[in-house]
Amino acid sequence: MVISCSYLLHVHADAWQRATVHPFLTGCKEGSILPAQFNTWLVQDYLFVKDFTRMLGQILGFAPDHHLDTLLGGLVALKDELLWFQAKAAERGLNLDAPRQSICQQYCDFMAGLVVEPYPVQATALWAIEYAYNQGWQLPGPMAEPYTEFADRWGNPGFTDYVNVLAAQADEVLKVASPHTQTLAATTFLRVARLEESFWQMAFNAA
Ligand code: HMH
Repeated sequence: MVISCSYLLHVHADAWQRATVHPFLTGCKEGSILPAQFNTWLVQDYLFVKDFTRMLGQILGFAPDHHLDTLLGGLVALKDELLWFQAKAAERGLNLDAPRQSICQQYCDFMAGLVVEPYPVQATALWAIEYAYNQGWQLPGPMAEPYTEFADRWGNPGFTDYVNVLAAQADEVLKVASPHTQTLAATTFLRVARLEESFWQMAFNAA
């Protein structure tokens, strides 16, 4: 049997639902999210994205030639995204030198550990991490101000296209991966789903 991104979404539909549909996001849509909750997410996600950028930099070292262009596009977008996080934090008077909360630290450790995994596992993780935010911010529909720009950042059509290419790239290498690597990719997908759910809950708990 050959696994693919759509297969993983199908067999782990419940875990994926919990990763992408959360009261935090409903709270942004309805404008009922509390400043402490949103600001906790903003600071912790900045700390996450810094390490996510490092993870993508590592993955680049394993990617086949024809995947480089898409991955480099992702890195360019992250350059802009890190500056955007800094601007959003400054607007809100938030200190980005905060320590990582436990779940953020676990997620960052997980990403750093991907360096020892085969490329199909890395490609699956990269797709899942990006697709989680693409879906999470898009599914609720239009959000209350000032959250529309946050929803747009990960829900916009260009980002959706990027995530679809990441899925195609992961599928391409999963198709020729060993059964062991495919099993590892499935485990990794589930781990991403659980970390995503916990990350939303971490911010939500800041109330
Ligand atoms: C927790 N997952 C988390 N934060 C993000 N910014 C993304 C995924 C998308 O890159």
